[in-house]
Amino acid sequence: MPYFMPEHVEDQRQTCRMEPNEEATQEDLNNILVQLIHVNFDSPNWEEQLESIATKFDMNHRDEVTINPQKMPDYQKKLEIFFQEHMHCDAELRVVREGSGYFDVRSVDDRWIRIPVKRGDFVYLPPGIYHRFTPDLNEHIVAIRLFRTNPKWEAHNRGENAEQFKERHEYLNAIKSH
Ligand code: KMT
Ligand code: NI
Repeated sequence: MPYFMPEHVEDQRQTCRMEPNEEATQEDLNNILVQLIHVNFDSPNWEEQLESIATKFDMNHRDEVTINPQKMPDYQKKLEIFFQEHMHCDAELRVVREGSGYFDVRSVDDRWIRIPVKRGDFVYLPPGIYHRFTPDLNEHIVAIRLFRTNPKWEAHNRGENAEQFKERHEYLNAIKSH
């Protein structure tokens, strides 16, 4: 289950809970339009479960990404990029097939909510939301990426050019009226 985390952490790959612990609620996620769904990869119909998610979000393509120090060229550099607070003009949809990690997303009041993900976890991050990703201490994750044709996944970092995109403003309006 997701929980709030401190603004500054020593090692991003650690759990990084508040002291005392502070869970995030379903409402906290609803407020920022983040959706979590579970796919049971051990069920014979996992492919159908995934198909129904793809249909729900109108995503007609998928590929797979493996993030671990052995398989990923420039691993350390990539980790820094994934963990830079950023947004995209398109939604980010990921299903974890193997391993685990953390997606961090900004709450309505601009605090970090940490979403631990492992095999079977699907995450929907809407266009324009500020977020980041890190592997955990196991440093291994394989994720399916769902997208439409030509996804706009270029990362726009907070504090750089992100605020100039209409998708960012549309997102802020969407969560305001929510
Ligand atoms: C991304 O776009 O940030 C990534 O693909 C990394 C997260 S997927 C486990
Ligand atoms: Ni991203």
